[in-house]
Amino acid sequence: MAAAIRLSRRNLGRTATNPSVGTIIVRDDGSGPMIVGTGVTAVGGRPHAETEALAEAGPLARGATAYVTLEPCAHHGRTPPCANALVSAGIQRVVGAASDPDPRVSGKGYAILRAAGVEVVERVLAKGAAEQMAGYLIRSLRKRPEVILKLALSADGMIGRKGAGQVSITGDAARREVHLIRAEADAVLIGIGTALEDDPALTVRLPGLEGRSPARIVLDRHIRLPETAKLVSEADRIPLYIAACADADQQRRAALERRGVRFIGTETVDGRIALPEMMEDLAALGMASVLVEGGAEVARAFLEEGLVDRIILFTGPEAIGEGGIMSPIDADSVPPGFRKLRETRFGEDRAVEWIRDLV
Ligand code: AOF
Ligand code: ZN
Repeated sequence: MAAAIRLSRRNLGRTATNPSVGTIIVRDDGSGPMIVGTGVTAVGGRPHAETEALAEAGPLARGATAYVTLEPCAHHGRTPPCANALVSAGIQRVVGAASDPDPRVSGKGYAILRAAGVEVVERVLAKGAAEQMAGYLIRSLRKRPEVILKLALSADGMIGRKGAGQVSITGDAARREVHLIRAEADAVLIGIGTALEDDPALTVRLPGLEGRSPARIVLDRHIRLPETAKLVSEADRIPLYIAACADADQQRRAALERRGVRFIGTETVDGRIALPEMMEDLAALGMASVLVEGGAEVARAFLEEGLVDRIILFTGPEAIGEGGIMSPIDADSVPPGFRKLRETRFGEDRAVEWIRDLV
């Protein structure tokens, strides 16, 4: 199952609104277990992982065990339910990890299997699978995308320097890791302050992962993003959404729309964008995970609203000192309810990740 969970990561960020599921089919003819088929939910969400793995296994699926990171589906989509496909292929035993909250599936997938005489084992490494498909689960259960908050901190806890534009805090290996995290998200979100200060592109620029850039979202109540911004220059290729108020300048809006920029209407509360409502709108657009990349004010707002599900803090070796912008959070102030998931080194930098368990 651990291998199936790792496999499921392959298409994270490319299967919305479906989760990226992994399936491994194993048979044992007496000389030890042998993998005869593997599958991941395809880009775009179909075919499902089981279909792919069964196709690879062919007749070798008969009598084999299928490891699935999510309960096999029980509904008719473009193809018959995966639960039925597993039965027809002669799978003898199904080992499942996460349960599926989708009402069309929940409990029914396993029931189809059991009714056909297939042995079913549930909730094996369920927590690990849920971590991997947190976006799908949170969108299904809470009607909003998963929020991953990522910040890069200097040795003295700063995230940048006022008026200095993009300050590099971490090195190249950490930068590549951030691009990988972007590739696995459905959208990257920043505030207009960061957009104006840094002029970032927020794309994935990793060899082999070009074309995996998620949508970009800018919180920009009064539409201050200039048409010359890097974000706008690629809006025809990679979706760019601006969350703006209804009373923002309509001419600026029209000009940006002509460049391919899309708008999300938002309400404000005390002069700030109403985040919970906006998150519902993003879920309705099909987004299951949003990576919040800056700046301090935006990060603080998401934390205060209790909207953060995962926190990733990168720390570089150097101090920023005078004129630094204090991070709204550090390793010692992670809110209660979060559990430390992992700690990784990237050259001289360190990344620590915390997650809030769903159940
Ligand atoms: C599986 N295997 O690999 C995935 C599943 O829109 P559809 O018809 O593709 O169905 C989407 C639902 O299928 C989704 O809500 C979830 O319940 C399930 N996803 N199921 O058996 C898979 N990705
Ligand atoms: Zn299915």
